[in-house]
Amino acid sequence: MNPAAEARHYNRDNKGLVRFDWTVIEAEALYGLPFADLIFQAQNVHRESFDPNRVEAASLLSIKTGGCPEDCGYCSQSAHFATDLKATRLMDRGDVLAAAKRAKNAGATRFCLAAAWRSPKERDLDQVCDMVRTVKGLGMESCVTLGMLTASQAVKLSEAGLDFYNHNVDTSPEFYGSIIKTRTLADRLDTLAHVRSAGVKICCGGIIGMGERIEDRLGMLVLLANLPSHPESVPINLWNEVKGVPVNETAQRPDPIAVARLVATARIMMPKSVVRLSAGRQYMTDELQALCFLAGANSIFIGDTLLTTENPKLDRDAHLFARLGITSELAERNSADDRGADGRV
Ligand code: SAM
Ligand code: DTB
Ligand code: SF4
Repeated sequence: MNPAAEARHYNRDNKGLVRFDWTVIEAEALYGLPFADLIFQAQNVHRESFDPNRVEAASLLSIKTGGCPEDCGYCSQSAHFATDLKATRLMDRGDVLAAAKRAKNAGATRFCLAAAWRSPKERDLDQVCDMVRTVKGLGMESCVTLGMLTASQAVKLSEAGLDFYNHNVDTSPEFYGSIIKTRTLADRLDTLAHVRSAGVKICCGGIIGMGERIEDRLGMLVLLANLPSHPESVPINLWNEVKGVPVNETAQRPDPIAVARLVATARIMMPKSVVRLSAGRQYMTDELQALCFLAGANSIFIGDTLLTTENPKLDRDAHLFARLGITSELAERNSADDRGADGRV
């Protein structure tokens, strides 16, 4: 069978199969299916492993902002570019606890701590381990993203009870070198291997809208889907505009239908992973987000800011969830307030 015909029949013939041998040609064949066929297939795959009406809400906190020695060409926090961002010191545990409580009250079930480091120093890592224990103490899932880790650092985080480590491949192997020079893709894969060996779940995805080709977006999905195990969480970020970084020279906001196609392709290729609509949701209409949920996205970041950039307002997200009948702590918290006097959403 040719790849296009195979793509059309993939779900019918391979129900529930998790594969690690994807090719870009196969990914292109799925991505290029007639839209209705692609979304139908993605929705079928989605329903095999997930409640289609549930979307996870996660919250982010930048515990150490700016002054980063890496040169990721999209990032406001790199010390290589003049982005007007003020660098901060590592936050203290009390402030992290207060922020985690606020996030929990807002409806987040996962709390993700991010630091702008190439890799953590041992003293800093001990403090982050304390923060992980604090987040776990609130009954939330914990995630941290601290740059590159050694094997022993990953074990330390695991022993502190860490649930997820976020470390993105960011883009395809071919496009990677145009965006980042100070850290190789191989370095990133080493960190992911240490995290996996330590028994911590992986959150790994990337960014679109930096000027990459569709083949690069699909190459990124192939890279993720052919890792030794699929990342449990796959964040798909639309590049959030930042003044002063090199990506401004190449950036192109993706076509909304292309975003939905990519989410559906990710869903089919990594059928048991949680796919998160991450940065860039403020550029999406409610209708596009609804289409992405239909295509298999089942997580978002909530809260007015991500790390240094904007995110949709909590009320807008709660209202969207309520209109779509999505169950989440976020919808439960706010749905009553979003109804009119007649009780209609
Ligand atoms: N410094 C750590 C690292 O890079 O390993 C963790 C934090 S970093 C901000 C986490 C991820 O956020 C990056 O790998 C990238 O995929 C994403 N990201 C950063 N800046 C972004 C932007 N302006 N728009 C969209 N995604 C972005
Ligand atoms: C991920 O893939 N997206 C999040 C999280 N992992 C750490 C970060 C998005 C950052 C967006 C840019 C900013 O706010 O600085
Ligand atoms: Fe530093 Fe992370 Fe930003 Fe890269 S993405 S410059 S590593 S904070």
